[in-house]
Formats: sequence, structure tokens, C-alpha cells
Amino acid sequence: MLGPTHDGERYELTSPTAMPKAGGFLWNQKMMIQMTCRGYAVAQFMQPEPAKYSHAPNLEAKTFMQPEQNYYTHHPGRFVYVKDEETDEIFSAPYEPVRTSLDRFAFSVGKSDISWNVENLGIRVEMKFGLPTNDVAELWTIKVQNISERRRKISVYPYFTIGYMSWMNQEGEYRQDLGGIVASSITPYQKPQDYSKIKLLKDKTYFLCRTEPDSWEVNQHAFEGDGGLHNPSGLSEPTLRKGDARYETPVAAVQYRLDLQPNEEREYCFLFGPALDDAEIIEMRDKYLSKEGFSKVADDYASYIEKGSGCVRIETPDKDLDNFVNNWMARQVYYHGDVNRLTTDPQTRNYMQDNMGMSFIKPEVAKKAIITALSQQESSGSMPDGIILVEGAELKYINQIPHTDHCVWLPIALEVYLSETADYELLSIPVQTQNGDKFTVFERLSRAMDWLLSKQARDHRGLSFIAQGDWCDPMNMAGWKGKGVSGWLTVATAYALNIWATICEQQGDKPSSSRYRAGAKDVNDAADRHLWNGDWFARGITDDDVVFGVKDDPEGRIWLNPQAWSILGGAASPEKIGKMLPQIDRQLGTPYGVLMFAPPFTGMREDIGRVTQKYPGQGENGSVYNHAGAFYVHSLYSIGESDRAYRILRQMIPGPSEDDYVQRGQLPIYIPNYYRGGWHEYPRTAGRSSQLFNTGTVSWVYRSFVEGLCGLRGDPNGLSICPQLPSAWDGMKVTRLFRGATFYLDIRRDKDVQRVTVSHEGDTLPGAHFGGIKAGEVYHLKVAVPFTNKP
Ligand code: CEZ
Repeated sequence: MLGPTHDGERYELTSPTAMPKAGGFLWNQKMMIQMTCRGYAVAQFMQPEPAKYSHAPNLEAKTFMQPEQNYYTHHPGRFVYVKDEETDEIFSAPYEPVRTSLDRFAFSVGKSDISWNVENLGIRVEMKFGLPTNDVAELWTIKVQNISERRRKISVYPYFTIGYMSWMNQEGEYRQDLGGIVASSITPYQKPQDYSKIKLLKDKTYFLCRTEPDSWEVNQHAFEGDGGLHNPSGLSEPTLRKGDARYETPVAAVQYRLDLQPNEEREYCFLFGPALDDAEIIEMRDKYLSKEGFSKVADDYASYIEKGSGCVRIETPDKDLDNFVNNWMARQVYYHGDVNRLTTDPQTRNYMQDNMGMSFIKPEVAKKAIITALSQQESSGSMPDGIILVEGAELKYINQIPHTDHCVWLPIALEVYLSETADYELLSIPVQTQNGDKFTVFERLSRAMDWLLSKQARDHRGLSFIAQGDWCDPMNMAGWKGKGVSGWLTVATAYALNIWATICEQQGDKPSSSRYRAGAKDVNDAADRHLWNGDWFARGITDDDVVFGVKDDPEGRIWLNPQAWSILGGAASPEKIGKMLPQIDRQLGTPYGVLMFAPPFTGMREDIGRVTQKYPGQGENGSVYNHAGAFYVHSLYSIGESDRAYRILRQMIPGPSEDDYVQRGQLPIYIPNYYRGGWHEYPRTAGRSSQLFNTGTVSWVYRSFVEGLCGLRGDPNGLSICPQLPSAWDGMKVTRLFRGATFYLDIRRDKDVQRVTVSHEGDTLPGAHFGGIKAGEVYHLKVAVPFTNKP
């Protein structure tokens, strides 16, 4: 039913019903499209705020991408109806809207295109689309072939949703002069001052045909009639009526009437996208709608995606893991770093983490992002909730709610950038803000750390205020009266301070280093005093001084984040870790990964906030929230808990058993932000994927593969080598691109070594470290690892 193609370049699903929401996604810096196996699409483009060219049938709320997005008959999609003119039988490809059982179905997700191969009634329909690298458009190729042994008379009707564009003004018609269907609208607005914002929006949607159709219908209602989308009335007539839409919902439906000999095939190409005016439509047509245009786009886009293929390839005993890491993981990290989740004001923590991942792929982008973020630092040293990426953009939605954790992410992202590049010069670059102050990157980091330690950020006990949220956005009422504190942020502050202290040390700034280490110790002592609850750390203390995330809590009893970050930040001593880990295994372990906390809340706790109102086991309310799981994995690798770390990493990837795929409902081409929790409460839905590929998880997971599992982490002098194989493995091979050089590592377990031993060209190196790296060189290393997993 599901599997990779032999070279791992694609993933194929051969059932349209087993995993109905499973899909793939493509993007460029201006747009993103998520496509399900059944033909539904969610596409968005930036102008510069997110907008649509293929709409729902009603006015859609503009918000972030929704988890477990529902699809319905009139959901935007890309379909092809086929009618046998001799029998009047119909079916549609890929599967929606007709939903007939097909003779063959294959949905195939590639890195740079998505395609289908569908057979029914002796007709084969192949659909395939890709995107240009720098424009907003979909380039579709639809092939139709007679695979029966007799001559066939059929009609083929590509049907692309345009949908409800506007309540102010919308229309659509076939434009002979342009060669396709064009719908026009005015984006609704009410404030006069918004007129200037909307007047240059791309309010037209075009569907251009390389081959002129025999007929068309632009009026959605006329096409569908009373038959319904699964049996549209328009198909019951010999030809579509060439109708238009006048303040009616437009659709792009065209008809080709074919008379095909056995094996005969036709190929049609279409361009679908938004435009400002006719001139732009003509420009797009001339640029793309030719054979050469299509093949150039395919090549250019493939090489654009190729640039994001990352810095590591692995060969392990787990082939499915290899396939994911080698083919898909970096792609998702690249997507995040490249488009910033298609927003003009990414949340600061997301922006920093997405760019942490980008350090492994395009470090120059990460560098720019660090500077951009710092150029918006507040004069107090704290960071704003979101980073404005486009002039004139505003902080919106969640970024209008005060969260207190943003400074923490600065040294974390910076650390990875430095360990990948050793570009310590970044630290002395001066960065000016709009307030007029000017400090170097180094000084700005110190100011951010000072803020975390300041009275504004910490209470009389030394614990970090939470205000209206920390990493957990919806934990909005634990501290909104100004007193509540975050257990996670407290231990995370220590982690950030310690990272920064190490960088200060590397810079030879001993006084700063000691100051931040002392700060971290102070924070950790406070955590120890007020948050340790016997077997684990509490999640926080409310405005009314109630400690939560503790043994006596019937719901939200144990949270993963305070445990993971206390390991990273040093609040958890080995003795404490020894108590925490079995509790995490027991209370948070599920077959689909580790829960963010348990048990989930079943009703509002007004002293914690809206996280408790989410559906139990969904989103932040006790799901397998992979971002939290990824922090935990990173913390486990930091203490040599390789087996636990690997188990949880592996659980983040769907499969490889068929039952697991079906339960999660997702292809193993990305890691979603969550899998449903409620393993005890709601086993039927536990494990179900959110299908949401926007998530801070991936940077951390990639980091854990590179630095944890492969153990290949940069430092000022070179590459340190400390693989952490799961105990069931005898060895693995790794290719690692690092500072311009290529490393081939053959890693084997060896009963004769007590510590990791590295040899290069027959010589054993003095330590598990490789220095003097020259860009352009190729190094072959043999790595012997002991049977115990402790680093
Ligand atoms: O958004 C993410 C945030 O983008 O939730 C994470 C947080 O760390 C990220 O910065 C954990 O809270 O507001 C909500 O209730 C939403 O659930 C968002 O919190 C959530 C969505 O996944 C956004 O896609």
C-alpha cells in the first residue's frame, strides 16, 4: 500500500482510502501548497501577507495552518473528470470528487513534484504538478491514455477550484485572447485606509490551457447543477455550456473531447495561479506555458530543492530511517529556514529555531536571521514576540500576546551556527536597532542574558515569570496577573546562560563567563528549591502560588519540558535524572512517541489557561507534541541515553508497519507537529497525525541525528566525534559535509575499545576529534565505538 521508490526519491501510496488525509507539500519563497492523495489542496501565497487564489466556498478566516485540516466536497482541489461518451459512465482522478473505486491508484510524492497515476474504465490519467522557483503558479501536466484494446470516445474535464473570492466583487470568464479562464475579484475591505493596501493585490485567478479546449464552464453552480460534485449536471450534456460567472462563484472547468485508438495518449498542460492584471497573466503565460517553460521549471525547481539536501547521509541497519533522514528530513528543515512558515512576522522562538536548523543547510541564511532578530531587540535587552521580516508588516495574532521566553532561543540558535561554521567574527558585528542603540552581536546576547536574570524577568524566589505564555503559547493564564512563574522557563534560562557562558569562555571573556555561570547556578538552585517535587520538576507556579505539574495533580501531573530542559540546563543532578527518566517512561511513553504531559486536561483550569481547553490529547493538551519530544531527545543524547533517545526519535517517523501508517494517517516524508495523545483515554484516535508540517521539531531532530546519533559536532577547532548508536546496532556509515570538507565515517562497535577511537589513513588520532580541516578535502575516518553507550 505504501513505500519508497527504489532510490528513495519518492514515496508512493496506492490506496486513496486507507489514509485519506495523507499528502505532500511543495513550496517556494512566495508560496506553499499542501496536496492530499485524493486531490484536495491548501495553497497560499505571499503578497506580502498570506493570500489565496483557490478559495473555499465561503469566506475563510485567516489564521495559521490548522491541524488535522478537514476536507469536504467543495474544498479547494485539482481534479479531472473523465466521461465515457459511449456509456456515460464517469470517474474522477485522482479520486475526489466522484470517489468511484478505481482499477489502479498511485499517489506519488517527490521532492520537487507530486503526481498520480489512476486507471479506470480502460483509461489511464496521469496528473503531475510542480512549482516555479520564483513565481506563484502551479504547472500541471495531465496525460490521458486509452489502455483498453478498442477505440474510445471520451471527454476529459480538468476541474480546478477557484471558489468564493469576495463578497464585494467577483466574476469569471473564458478569455480567448489569453487562452484560458480568468476570474477577477476585489479583496473585501472596509477601512478607507486599507484601499491602498488592497488595490495592488493579485485578485485574479487564471487557469491557462496550452491546448485550446473544446468547451468550458466558468460558473461553478452551472457546472455542478443539481447532480452534485460527484455527478455534476454539466457532464450530462455533450459539451459544457461555455458559461461565465457574474457575481457568482467561478470555477476553472474545461473539456476535451477525444477519440482515442488503443494506446493513444494525449498530453495537456495548464498554468494555474494568481495575477494582478492581464499583463501579468500574459507574462506568466509567455514565461511558462510552453514545453521548454515546463521542463526548465522542473529542472530549476529540482535544483532549488537540491540545495536544501543537508549535511548528513546515513547508512544504518534501519533502512526506513535512512530513507527518511537521507531524503526527507533536511527538506523539511530547509522549508522552515527558507520561507519562515510563510508569515511576515514569525514568532521569535520559531524564527530562531527554524534558523538553528538552517545552520546545517545554508548557514549564511541563519547568520542573517540572527542579525535580523537582534536588530529588533528591545532597549531592555528583551526580545519582541515576533520578528518583522517585511517593511510595514505588523505583529499579529499570537505575537500580540506577551510571552517571556524569547531571549532563551538566541544563544541556542547561535551555538549551532558557530559550531557548524566557526564564524566567531559574527560576534563582533555591530547591530543597530530602531531605538537607535548600537551594540555588537556579542553585547546583544549578553544584554538578552542579563534581561533573563533581571528583576523584570524573575520573581523574588529567582523563578522566571511566565506572563501570558512561554514556549507553550496557550499556557496563557498561569501568570497573567503578573506573579505566576514558569518551571520550564526557569530551567531553560539556566540552559541559555550556560551556553552563553561557554561562548564567552571561548572568546576569552572570563569575567562574563563566570558571571553567567553563576547566574545559571542561581537559577538552578531556585528551581531545585521551589520546583523539585520528589521525582520530577513541576511545570510552574500560578499567580495564586499553586505549584502545578506535581504528583497530586489529577490532570497535567508530569510535563516533559521541565524535565528535558533541567537535564540540558544542569538543574537535574544525575540522581534526579535517575528518578525522572523512569517516570517519563511510565507516565508519558506511548507507541507513537512521548507525551508532552499527562494526563490531559478534561476541562478548563483557569489558573493555567486555554491549553487546558484544547481537546484532550490534541495539540498542546497532552498530545505527542513532537517539538517537546525533540527537546527531550536532545537532552537524552547530552547524557548518553542513546537507547531512549533513539526510541523516541524513531517514533516520530510514521511506519514502518502498515498498521502504524494507517493509525497515523501520514506519509513518512515529514514530521508533523503532533500525533494525538490520549493513549489511555482515547486509544482509537491515539497516534493520529496533525498533518501539519510547520513545526520547530525538525531543527532539533536534524540536530539530534547529526550531533547525537552520528555524534558529529563542530567546535572552535574542528569536529568532535562521538557516535551514540542504539545498542542493537553494530555500526553505521555516515557522510557528513562540514566546513566545506566531506567526511566519510565507517563507525563500528569494537569490544577492544573503551572509548571512541578514530583513525585516519591508518593513524589513530589522539582523541575523538578531527582538527585542521581544509575546505574541499575528503576525509575517510574509521571510528571504533565501545559496547557501552555512555560518551
Ligand atoms: O503554535 C506553536 C508555536 O508556533 O506552538 C508551540 C510554540 O512553541 C510555537 O512557537 C507550542 O505552544 O496558539 C495555539 O494554541 C497553537 O496551538 C499554537 O500554539 C501552535 C500551532 O502549532 C501553530 O501552528
